[in-house]
Amino acid sequence: MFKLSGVILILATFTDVIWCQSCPSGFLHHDNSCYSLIRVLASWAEASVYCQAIGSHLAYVEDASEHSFVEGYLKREDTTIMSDGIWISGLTYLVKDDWQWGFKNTRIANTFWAPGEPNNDRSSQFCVMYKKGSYMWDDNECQDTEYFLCELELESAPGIVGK
Ligand SMILES: [Ca+2]
Ligand SMILES: [Ca+2]
Repeated sequence: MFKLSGVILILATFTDVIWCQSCPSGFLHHDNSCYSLIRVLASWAEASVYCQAIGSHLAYVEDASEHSFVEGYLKREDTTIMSDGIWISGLTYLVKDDWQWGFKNTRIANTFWAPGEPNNDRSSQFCVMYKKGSYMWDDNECQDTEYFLCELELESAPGIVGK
């Protein structure tokens, strides 16, 4: 009996360590998420598949605090960014100007558009990226190839991390 509780205790401790807020290598930690700038040119759809394949998703930048973190991260990486922008998960489809987080199926509540955006240039811009330089949002053509930002939400154990 003592041995069994010992094992349980060790397991519980180990689980705590797993749940402790740590990110996989190559990801940067902020609040309850991990972020990785993927320096590969990809369409929005290819970027989505890539993020999902590594257990994450294109970033959902949902509030001012998250935006300011992402903006700072991208600005620090500016010299390594060889694309016009960095895809995140936002897109509009079927209904004009109905901006959603792709694959999450929730409407975007807070937006961080660059001045003059979204301009739906040539009536064909349906996907959201951070514009290189200003690091604010720009709607762009989904098939354009850009670097992109994956986000991975950390597991949170009730009572340990708290959400
Ligand atoms: Ca997020
Ligand atoms: Ca635009």
